[in-house]
Amino acid sequence: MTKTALITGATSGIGHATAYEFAKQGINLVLCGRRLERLHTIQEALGKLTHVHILNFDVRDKTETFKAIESLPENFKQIDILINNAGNAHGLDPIDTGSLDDWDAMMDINVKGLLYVSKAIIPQMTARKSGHIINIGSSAGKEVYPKGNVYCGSKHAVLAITEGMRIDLNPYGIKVGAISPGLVETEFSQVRFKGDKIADTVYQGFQALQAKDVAEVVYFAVSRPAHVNIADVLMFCTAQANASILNKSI
Ligand code: NDP
Ligand code: 8X3
Repeated sequence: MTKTALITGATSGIGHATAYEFAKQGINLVLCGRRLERLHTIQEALGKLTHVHILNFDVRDKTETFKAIESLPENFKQIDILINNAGNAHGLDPIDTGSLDDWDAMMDINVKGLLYVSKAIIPQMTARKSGHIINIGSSAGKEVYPKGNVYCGSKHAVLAITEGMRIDLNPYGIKVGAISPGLVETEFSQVRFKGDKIADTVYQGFQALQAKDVAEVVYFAVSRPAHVNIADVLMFCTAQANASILNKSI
């Protein structure tokens, strides 16, 4: 039977690339994000490969999140695969000068948003005793780097929550895992540095992971046989050996 996947943060980067990998395999898609115009464009493109429904909401907003997921039409209501991908870093500052707004954004989106979306979808999975949840973690969830403080904290939380989900949902036969990349060349640094030109230097001088590299691993994880659960993947570009950001001038 054709499966349906809901992907948060599908308007760019890893989420968009994952949507494309899934569409090529004929997986039905529910694509989420705040930028409606992009959602329409992606729906039109991927609609040539599979069935696509879009949901336009901000994962920080509990009410909006539940309303959006409840609004799914009958043919998209059953979510077999949930990819919790929406997230970002905001700022790269020492803890003593970091901004409260940046901290709120990272905890509200990366941690609480992931929980809201999961809470809206898990009941249907437990009722059916099947489902697969992949949370996009980060190497920053395994290791802390200078000035990474709160972003690293949010991603450590994602990995802890992933483990908790896997344990609690195991009796229902629901698979839960995390994919944790290092530096991936997406809009991530544009967001982190708020459009500052320093963002252009982050991926200079080496070949960073591309969104497609991560998307292929996400598809690998969801396409394993029923008895196999990919619990945790840490992946780097060849030039990166640990979670430290390579460009020391940043
Ligand atoms: P992008 O900035 O390219 O994509 C982020 C996505 O998240 C966008 O689609 C954005 O959509 C969505 N998003 C952000 N805030 C919200 C919100 N409040 N509500 C709903 N959607 C939101 O970055 P990446 O693709 O790189 O990031 C995807 C995930 O991968 C994140 O969780 C990130 O932490 C993680 N990651 C990234 C790495 C990297 O180096 N790039 C490495 C390791 C992990 P929209 O703005 O339309 O809402
Ligand atoms: C993103 C990886 O190292 O740019 O999670 O913070 S990093």
